[in-house]
Parts: sequence; C-alpha cells; structure tokens
Amino acid sequence: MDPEELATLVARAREGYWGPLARAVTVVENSPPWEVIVPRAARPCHVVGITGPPGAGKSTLTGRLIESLADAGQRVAVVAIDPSSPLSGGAVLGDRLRMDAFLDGRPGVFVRSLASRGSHGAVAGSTRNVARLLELSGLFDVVLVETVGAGQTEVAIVEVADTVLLVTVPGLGDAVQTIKAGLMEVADMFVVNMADRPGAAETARHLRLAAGRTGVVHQTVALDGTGVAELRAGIEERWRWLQAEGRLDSMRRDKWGSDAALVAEAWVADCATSVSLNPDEAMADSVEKILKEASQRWTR
Ligand SMILES: Nc1nc2c(ncn2[C@@H]2O[C@H](COP(=O)(O)OP(=O)(O)OP(=O)(O)O)[C@@H](O)[C@H]2O)c(=O)[nH]1
Ligand SMILES: [Mg+2]
Repeated sequence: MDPEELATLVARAREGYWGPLARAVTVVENSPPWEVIVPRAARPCHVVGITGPPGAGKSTLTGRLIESLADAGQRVAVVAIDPSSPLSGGAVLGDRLRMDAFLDGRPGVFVRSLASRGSHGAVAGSTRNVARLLELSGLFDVVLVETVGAGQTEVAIVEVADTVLLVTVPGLGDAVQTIKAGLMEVADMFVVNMADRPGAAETARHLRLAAGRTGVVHQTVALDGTGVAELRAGIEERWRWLQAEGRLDSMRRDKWGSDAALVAEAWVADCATSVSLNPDEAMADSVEKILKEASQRWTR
C-alpha cells in the first residue's frame, strides 16, 4: 500500500473519523504483511491478546472488558479474528452480537472483525499490522485482539501483544490441553472463565503451579461480569509495570525481531506455492529452489 494514502487515512482518523479508520484497517487487513509499513506510534497503547480454546468465553469476556475499560474512561479498540472454517462461520455474527451488546452509547470503542483469509502466517502478520495501525491512530488506550481456536494464528499474536491473556475454563483436561498447545509459556496472565462451574478454584491452582508464578491467575464469570473489574485492574497493573524501567521498549524490540522472522516465513511460504518441486530430488534442492524464487521476487 502507498504509505501516503495510509498516512492520509490515519490523519483523518485522528480527527475522530471512524470511517477513515475503518478504511485504513481494511487496507492493512487485505495487504500481505510484507507490503505494509505501519510507522511506529509516538505513544504506545496497551495491546492485549486474548486467546484460549474455542468456546472458553473469550468474546463474552472481551465484551465485559470493553464495558469495564470504557467505564473507567479508557478508549478501546477490539480486533476479533473470525474463524475461516465454514463450520464455524456462524460464530462471526455471534461474536459481533455479543460484543455489540456492550457498545450502546459508549464513545471511544471501535470493534472490528477480521476475516482470516489466506495462509495462517499472512493472516497473523496482517493482524499484527492492524493492531499497530490502531495504536498509530492515537485514538485508543487499549487494543484488545481476540484470536479464535488453536494453532499458529493464536501463537503468532504473541509478537504484537504486550500482554497475552490465556482464557481457560474449569477442568484439568482443558488446562493440560492448553499447556500442550504451547500457550502456557507465552501467556502473561491467566483467566479461568466460567467460574460459576465446578472446579474453577482447582483449575486456577493448577494453572498457578504450571505457570510457576503467583498472582497472575484470575477467575471470572463473563456471563454476569463477576471478577472482571479485578481482571481489568490486573491488566492495568501490568501496563504500569511494563512502562516502568523501559521494559515495554525492550520487550517490543525483542518481539520485532521474531515478527520479522514470521513475516519472512509467510513470504517464503507464499513464494513456495509457485515453485514446481519433485519428490525425487533432495530436500535441500527443493528448499534452495524456493529460497531462490523468494529472493528473485523480493523487490523492495
Ligand atoms: N456458564 C457460563 N457460560 C459462559 C461464560 N462465559 C461465556 N459463556 C458462554 O459460553 C459460550 C461461548 O462463549 P463465547 O464468548 O462465544 O466463547 P469464545 O471463546 O469467544 O468462543 P469462540 O470464539 O468460538 O472460540 C456462550 O454460550 C457464552 O454465553 C461464563 O462465565 N459462564
Ligand atoms: Mg469468540
């Protein structure tokens, strides 16, 4: 995308026009991550990734968090990644409805669903750019990114999130599953949602042990908002902690490197689709062909 066009849209958005902001988001969303350069924002905002197994209550909890943050005078942008699977396509509208239920008459809340078209790597990369764009607009204090399901997209969101919130539900099985998914290591805060169900305290204990830290496990009932104020306070506390002593800056620097690696990976995967390979040749030869194609097509 033309950087000037993006700058114009962002400038209009800064004047408080939701239309240009929505258009800029669409442009960035639809551009492969290697084609967009989102300039660094002068003022950082807290990017919070909300992830966890399907059906854990992420959208419901996100809605509650929006409400709680907006009540506290925070301006919030929300990005929800829609499932690309036709089986779960119905969740798209469901997500919107549950989120919109909290938006009536609340200025400063921008909610956007992104379709997860294309390869995982490209989608994750574009989503990271959308989060950066929302930060750049200067219109928000917090950007929430809800990712659906399990896998690459979910883990890749880590590269853009300052805080990763892992939402689980009561039951040892689920906790173990999330650990297996490798999310345990990347999560900064844990939520046992559906705490109205039996076993919530036990799951919280289990998570606390597995995480090896204390005080980072919250229990919520997203349905009625129980525990959400405490969760918001925890999120705000972490933001204050990150901003102290240059922690945020050094963390973002580290993540920038791994993000670049992911974008490069997505680029190579994209190029690989147009290379004809032969299963009889050595793997190294196939890899070389792909890398050659990728470097030939790279024109910046
Ligand atoms: N009992 C109970 N049900 C809840 C709670 N939070 C959410 N739910 C219900 O759980 C179901 C799934 O909630 P969602 O918010 O759609 O969960 P999700 O994690 O966003 O789901 P996906 O986006 O499909 O992965 C809905 O029917 C909610 O009403 C809770 O705290 N307690
Ligand atoms: Mg959801």
